[in-house]
Amino acid sequence: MTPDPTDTATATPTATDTLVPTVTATDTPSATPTPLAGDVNRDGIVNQLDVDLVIQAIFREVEAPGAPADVNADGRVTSGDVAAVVLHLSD
Ligand SMILES: [Ca+2]
Ligand SMILES: [Ca+2]
Repeated sequence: MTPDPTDTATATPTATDTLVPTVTATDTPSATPTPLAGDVNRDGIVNQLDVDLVIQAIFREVEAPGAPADVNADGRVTSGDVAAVVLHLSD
């Protein structure tokens, strides 16, 4: 009788590779960037276009208080707002 070579290798691989990816994406872009003073059309620059928009708003008389054309925030769109835009002209 030859001894039966029972391979009793009971090596239980205990791979405890618990790599928990902790990716904390804190990419919170500010949804409401602070508007540029005098930038009536909100394109990032204060130029002649903004002046024109205020002048148009004066003659249309449709701008409500707090409207973009009310640059000096006095509740009305007047020549004072044109002056306010000119004050903030980029160039
Ligand atoms: Ca503008
Ligand atoms: Ca105003």
